Amino acid sequence: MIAAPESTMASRENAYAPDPNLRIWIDGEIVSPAEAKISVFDHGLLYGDGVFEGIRIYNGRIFKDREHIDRLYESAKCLLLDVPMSKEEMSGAMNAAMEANNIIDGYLRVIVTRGVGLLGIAIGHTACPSVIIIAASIQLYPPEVYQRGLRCITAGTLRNHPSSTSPRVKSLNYLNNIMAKAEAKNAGSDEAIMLNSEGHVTEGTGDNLFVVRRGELHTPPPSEGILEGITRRLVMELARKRGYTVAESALIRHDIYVAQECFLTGTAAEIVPVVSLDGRAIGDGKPGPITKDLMQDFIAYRNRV
Ligand code: PXG
Repeated sequence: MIAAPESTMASRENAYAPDPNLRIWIDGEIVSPAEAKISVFDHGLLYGDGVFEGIRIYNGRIFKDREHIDRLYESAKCLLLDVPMSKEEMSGAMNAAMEANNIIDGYLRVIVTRGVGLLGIAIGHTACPSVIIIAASIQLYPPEVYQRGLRCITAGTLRNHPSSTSPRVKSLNYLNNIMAKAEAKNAGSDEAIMLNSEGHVTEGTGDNLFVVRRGELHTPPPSEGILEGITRRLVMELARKRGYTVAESALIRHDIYVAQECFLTGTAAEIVPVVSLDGRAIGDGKPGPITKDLMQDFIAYRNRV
């Protein structure tokens, strides 16, 4: 056997190692990060064959838990993946993971993989799906980003085609989004806006997109190839409560270039203003008043539940 060079071994001890005090829920057991292991034969690892959810915990409560569980099971259904527990059991497991970590404000990552199987992509080659729940703190955009807004580029990498694995499935394969995010970083930008194969705007790499035009809100419909965000749905409700017209509209980049305001919505980011696209200022290049009002409404909403 050839020993790995020491430098390679050392580099495995990295600064991103999980907090050893975390407790991970994995297939019905609560274990330490060191014990929370999946097999190299798990098809989630081998093929990205699985689904996930990212969920916030605010004030010791799991935010929009029912909606996230429903979307998880819909994603799984679409991939012919049987989640090996009922929705009620899933809810109980999510609460157990939260409580085992004493999390008041944080984040849950729920993952269902196809499970351990033979090498080979056939679905019949695996025994039982695995369920993993990680409760942790969350990496947010820094506060100044909410003040100044995001600078975005249009990604060359397209959102996956709705006739391919649907973008409505929150699958373990995020490579197009990861590459689009890398494009943004390489361009010195904060985030990338992804187009579909028709050149229509879909969403950010992990957030849905809204524009304000002539005082109305527009966001692409699911048929354009987006993840139907839970934050998106809530923001549509909050905007309508404020009396705004909210439409699901096919958008092209032109609509963003000429928009009064633009913002992204998602579990991690909540609502974050977008102030430029491809170096062009949106509106006056500052977070807009409607965006700011909705940011306040969102904070008020999540603080009261
Ligand atoms: N589009 C995509 C492609 C997403 O992945 C959203 C929109 C927003 O959906 P919600 O339901 O969250 O409003 C997402 C969600 C992470 C992370 O760790 C990513 C998401 C959510 C939470 C964490 O990168 N994406």
